[in-house]
Amino acid sequence: MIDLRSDTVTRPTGAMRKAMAEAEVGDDVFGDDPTVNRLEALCAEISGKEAALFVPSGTMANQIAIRLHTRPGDEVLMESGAHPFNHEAGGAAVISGVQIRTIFGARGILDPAEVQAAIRPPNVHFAPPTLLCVEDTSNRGGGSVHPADRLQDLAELAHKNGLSAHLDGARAFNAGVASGIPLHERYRCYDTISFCFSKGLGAPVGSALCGPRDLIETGRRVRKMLGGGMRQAGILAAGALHALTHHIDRLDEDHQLAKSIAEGLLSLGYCVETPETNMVYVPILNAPQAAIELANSGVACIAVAPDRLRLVTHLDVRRSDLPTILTAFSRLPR
Ligand code: TLP
Repeated sequence: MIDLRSDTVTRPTGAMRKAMAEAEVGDDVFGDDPTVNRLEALCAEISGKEAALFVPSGTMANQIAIRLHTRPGDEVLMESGAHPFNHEAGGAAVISGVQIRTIFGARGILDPAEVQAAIRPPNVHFAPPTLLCVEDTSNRGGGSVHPADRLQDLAELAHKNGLSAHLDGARAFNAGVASGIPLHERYRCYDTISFCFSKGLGAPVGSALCGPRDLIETGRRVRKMLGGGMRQAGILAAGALHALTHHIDRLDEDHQLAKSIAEGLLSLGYCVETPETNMVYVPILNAPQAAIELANSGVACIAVAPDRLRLVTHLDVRRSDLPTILTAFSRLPR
């Protein structure tokens, strides 16, 4: 099966497994795990922030960030396709007691004027807006990459209005490679940034939340509260370190393959946009049925809407899989 459901499906390579097996470990809840400490220091450096926290998932990174930047009763602004609004099981309401206000952005990219219009002024009737979340790349926006000046404008707008700015960078390295701009520059204006090792980078588990030292230290307590304090987590951190060392530059291969898939689908008559990173969204009638038929032809993907499929390229998909993928689509009834 060629598995295009997500870039989360990758399995650790032999070299990554070896690095994990050989990791030096300690009890990370005591702060004793040298491999986790090394990973957190590297993440802080990569993000250009003072400190970083290793967490089990992108969801936990976002939820800790929301908790750190808000108080119960606050309002959090984000694009309507954003992950915490759509795919985090209502966690922001449960963990932080906040309400989420969504704003539509073309291709998942917010327009500062629309954000400004959505920021409620101080008024006894209103939930005070205290946080803006931005997602780069935007998953439901098609893996779109924010222009660097847009990232900056959005964060500055948040700050000007007294809001904090959090960047959900589950696929920040895809954005970094596609734009050629390193993360510490792209996300300089953001108070916190999260990124995932378990997506395109190909590690089995883990994400990082990066930001100011005092905030990240408080985040360490929130992580514990959520049950995310891990013990000999160096085994997992070693996978992440291996990914950061060996799997960033190769993301361009995933982006090129996604482009080739899109071009192939275009030539079959599908109306697809050219992907900027590793996701191809395919408008199609009866997407759930199409996904079943594609799976019967050896290609797994997800129907993200009744009329839309998502194909995601990653470390475990090869260019030599392209003909099988296109043949599977050519067999679908049109
Ligand atoms: N996204 C997953 C699903 O949950 C939809 C996927 O297959 O794309 N932020 C963004 C932008 C994400 O796309 C995801 C995962 C997360 C956060 C959460 O990461 P995990 O799965 O590690 O909790």
